[in-house]
Amino acid sequence: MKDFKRYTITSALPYTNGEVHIGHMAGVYLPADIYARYQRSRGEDVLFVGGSDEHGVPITLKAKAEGITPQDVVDKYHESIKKTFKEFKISFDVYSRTSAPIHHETSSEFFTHLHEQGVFLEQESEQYYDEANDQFLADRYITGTCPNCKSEGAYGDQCENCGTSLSPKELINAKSALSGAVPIMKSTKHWYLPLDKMQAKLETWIDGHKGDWKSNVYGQCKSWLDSGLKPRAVTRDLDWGVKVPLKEADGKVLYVWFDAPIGYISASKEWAETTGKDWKPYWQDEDSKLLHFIGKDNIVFHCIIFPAMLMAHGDYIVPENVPANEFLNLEGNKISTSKNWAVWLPDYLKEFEGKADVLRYVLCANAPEAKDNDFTWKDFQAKNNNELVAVLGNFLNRAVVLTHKYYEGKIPERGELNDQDQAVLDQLANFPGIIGGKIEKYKFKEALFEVINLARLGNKYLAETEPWKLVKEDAKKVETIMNIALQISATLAIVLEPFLPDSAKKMSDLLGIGDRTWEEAGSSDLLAPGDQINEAKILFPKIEDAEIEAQIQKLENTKMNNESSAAKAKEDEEKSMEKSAVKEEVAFDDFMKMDIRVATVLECKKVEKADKLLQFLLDTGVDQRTVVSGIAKHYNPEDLVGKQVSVLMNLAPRKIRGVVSNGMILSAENSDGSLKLISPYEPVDNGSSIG
Ligand code: B3M
Ligand code: ZN
Repeated sequence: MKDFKRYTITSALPYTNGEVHIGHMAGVYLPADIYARYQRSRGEDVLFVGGSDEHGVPITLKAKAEGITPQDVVDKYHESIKKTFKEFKISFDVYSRTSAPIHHETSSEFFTHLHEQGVFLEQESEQYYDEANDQFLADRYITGTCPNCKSEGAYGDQCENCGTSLSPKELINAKSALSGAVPIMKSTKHWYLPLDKMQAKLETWIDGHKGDWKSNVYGQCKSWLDSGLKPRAVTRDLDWGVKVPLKEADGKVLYVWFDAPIGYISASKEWAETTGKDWKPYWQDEDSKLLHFIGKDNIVFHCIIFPAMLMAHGDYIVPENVPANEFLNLEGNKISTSKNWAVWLPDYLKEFEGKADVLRYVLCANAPEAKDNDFTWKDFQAKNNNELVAVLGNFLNRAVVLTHKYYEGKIPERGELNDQDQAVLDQLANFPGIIGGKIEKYKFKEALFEVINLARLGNKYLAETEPWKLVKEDAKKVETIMNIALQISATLAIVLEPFLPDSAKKMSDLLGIGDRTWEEAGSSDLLAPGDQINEAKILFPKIEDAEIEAQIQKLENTKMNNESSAAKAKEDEEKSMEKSAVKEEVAFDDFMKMDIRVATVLECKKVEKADKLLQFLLDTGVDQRTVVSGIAKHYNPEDLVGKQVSVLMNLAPRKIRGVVSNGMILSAENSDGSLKLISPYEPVDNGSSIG
């Protein structure tokens, strides 16, 4: 295996148009953080990079919807996301943002370098243009009917209803999302990365990673390569993003997926500036191990497009691995921002104060490493109560409490060892290597399982040796047992650190072992006889049913809201269909059969026990008659007396709730379902006929 001198670890830059949720944490930030912490604990040189992705059309759409600027949107979420990561102890060496000047500079220099080397293909093409707004329309700015499922409101890049990816030209009745106008086609020039020309080089490189990349990652790359790479436009006609640094490219910006990964480099530069270090070796020396932690939807960008950019540039190394994860579902359903089907991390921290580690634990134990996985609140509770409390917390607590009980908190001497003691110490010595080996292979779930197994070993050892019984008969032996239990606790504090940093810190403070390296873990002499430890503290409190029920209820409410808004949307759609469809043709003579006249309301009152009905007495010019009308929800009876209305006079009389109605008062149904009476524009004589 190649020996690397330093580690450059990146984690996908979250889009800054919303908060982060458990899916992001489980898929990207937690594994990246565990890996970074582990390598630091091994004494490796690590640069762990994060930052906000602040460009892209969804951000501009959000700004437009809220009537604020894109910068306002990203400022708000950047700060909040950064704070959330801090509270979850994601140990970034730098957390930057793509709206930062250093990023604009870095990405435009990158573009210029490629341009000067003649890498790009320049091409004119026809694109949708909104004349009302005087601008080309990004795919997301075009909406229309989906050619596949026929639902309205599909975007130019995707139909969110059926999930089909689209190109704007496929939309039926395409409209500009900005002005609502029908866009025209206009020619525009863009710069393309000729991926087709780079296919062979990419293929050789990716083939070389068949054995060490995760099969989901390798498989996706293979399928892209097999279908043949095509040139990709790296510029867009937009005004939010990094300006294309060419005179002839006024009004154009770099495509968000061109600038965002360069954001890793810009962030590294920012880190170098603030720490006085050199960023270049981390990105340009062959003995640096570059790793991208991402979710599966970002694979093509990190395994094909960004490496192609790095290769084309010439000064950079390419990633050694891209350990992408699958998706985490929530209670059996796909996490969805628009449906609010998520556990938002800031909400979690408010509702489970001081329990960042518990979520880290559950998300790692459940990580969607090889397939999509499900997060459920019941499982969250079970993992806390049965593993953190009952295994880890319980073992540590017993070791510490007994040490205080028997030795006033001082580490006892280890005497002669029997076979059982020796076997336990041998196993202890092996654990750090087993755990580390799994982390090196990005098998974080299995690694964490082994950490808990070490605590299980400790519990089993105490249960079998029963020092609390033995203490009266063989005090010397109990000293040995307790010494061993405490050495296990000390190693636990070290190997737990990458996974649960807060709890590991509490453990090492409790045991007074300070900061120890991974190398030292597994040793049977981390604690010296006579060393003083602190009083036991509860590390992991139990989570009660009521807390879990509250979370489940919250999701139930979300589900109900979604269902009722879906039902309402369907109803609205049906209504608008009804309205837009014109009824069957009728003959003029048929129309003339209807006797419609103007009448004045003499009296008006509610019909008893019928909350929709009003009973009118009308002066129709020819008679006074009673008419019942279903508009009680829309008018107060007293407001209508003296008003003129239109009446269909020759409708056959009908008995409605015991009242005989002689005719029908006409009204129009508004799009929101409200009814409006039809009255003459100016007063006319009662009995005037309408037609
Ligand atoms: N912001 C996409 C995402 O969150 C994107 C990642 C950029 S990494 C350079 O899915
Ligand atoms: Zn569709």
